[in-house]
Amino acid sequence: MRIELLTGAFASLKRSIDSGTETQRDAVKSIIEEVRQKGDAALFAFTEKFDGVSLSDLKVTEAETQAAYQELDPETADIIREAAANIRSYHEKQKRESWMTYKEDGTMLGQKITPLDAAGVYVPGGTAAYPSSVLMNVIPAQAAGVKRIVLVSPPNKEGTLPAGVLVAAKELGVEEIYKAGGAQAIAALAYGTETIRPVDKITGPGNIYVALAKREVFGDVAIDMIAGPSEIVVLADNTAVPGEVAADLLSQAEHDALASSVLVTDSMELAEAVSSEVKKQLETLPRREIASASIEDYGCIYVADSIDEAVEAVNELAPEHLEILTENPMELVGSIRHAGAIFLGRYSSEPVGDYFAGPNHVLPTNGTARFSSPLSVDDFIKKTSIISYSEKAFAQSAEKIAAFARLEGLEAHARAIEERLK
Ligand code: HSO
Ligand code: ZN
Repeated sequence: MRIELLTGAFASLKRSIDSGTETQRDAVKSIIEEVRQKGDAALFAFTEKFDGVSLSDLKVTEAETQAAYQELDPETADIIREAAANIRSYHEKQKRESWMTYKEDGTMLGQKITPLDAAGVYVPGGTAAYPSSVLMNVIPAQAAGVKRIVLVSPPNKEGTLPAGVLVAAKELGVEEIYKAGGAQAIAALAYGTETIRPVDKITGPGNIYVALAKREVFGDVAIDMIAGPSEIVVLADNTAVPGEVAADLLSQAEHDALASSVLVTDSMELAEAVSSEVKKQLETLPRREIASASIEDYGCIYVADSIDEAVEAVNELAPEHLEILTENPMELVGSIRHAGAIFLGRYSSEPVGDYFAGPNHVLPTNGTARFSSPLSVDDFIKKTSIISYSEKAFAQSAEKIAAFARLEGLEAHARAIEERLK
């Protein structure tokens, strides 16, 4: 793994979110149009074309779910249940209450919280079919009070979905699961077909076609974010254990050849030890092809003059995941302004959060942690303002309001107020 002094090539690390080629964008637009016009028939046709399977039904049946339980061993189902309980208890704390304020003159002002009616969760297929992502997308929606949750995912060649995904969904009580993937599934969630009723918000990761489709339907429905490849930054001093740092870097690298794993440290000794550990550990990784491509192209170890300089670099990178492996990690938390999630100390390896601890693993990537937050209950609620003036409060402010209206040249506004003063 490449080692560089922090001063210098740092900016080269920044990447931009892939906005696709023009051909891809055109393809996505025409897929969406086709689904809008032909509904289910278009879904069946695209599934045959892109997933190579001819389906007779879009909806996952109870028999398929039962078969998934047969396939998965009971201990694994228990682990999914325990993870779900941790994730639920964390997200329950994010819930907001509606509120009202009352003034002596009788004014009541407030904010009413309402869950979205329907949320659609996209679950990718292939090697990126993650039961953990089912939990991370569905649980905040449920905690928010969303009544209708729809899951879509591309079927495999046998025309079904991975057992882990089906078991995770069943454990959460998701009733609507459809076998549809790609841009066509996003179009179905946004505009509806005979079988799939439209939703209000679409969340979940996906490939470039899914990302482009989400961008395309945004405005007609809400979306969570356009997520880029996963990233980890480890901030470490010479107290960190090289083998553990290397293992954590590789845990992100194995996601995607485009994933980025970075170590920022003030210790050249650690840098060198981690670099050789990465090389050694790569040899036995089943997904070493992906992981080594990622380390090669987007991995780097930066050696800073001091931990303060390293902290500055972290803030500039605004990573999706930050691990702090220094003598006293807690001490540095206050100075980290930009990161999706912060993992403190050697026992908080990133997979602890990917699967189990409770916080969401859907996090802002690509530097967007500068202005956005992890997926949360807030993504599945909306707010409505409440205004109630008493006669007394109205009388006190009416002239000022009418004057403000005339400042804007809006006479009908002023008269709406004055009509009540007669
Ligand atoms: N690290 C990924 C989430 C994930 N890891 C799912 C394993 N499964 C992005 O935060
Ligand atoms: Zn992960």
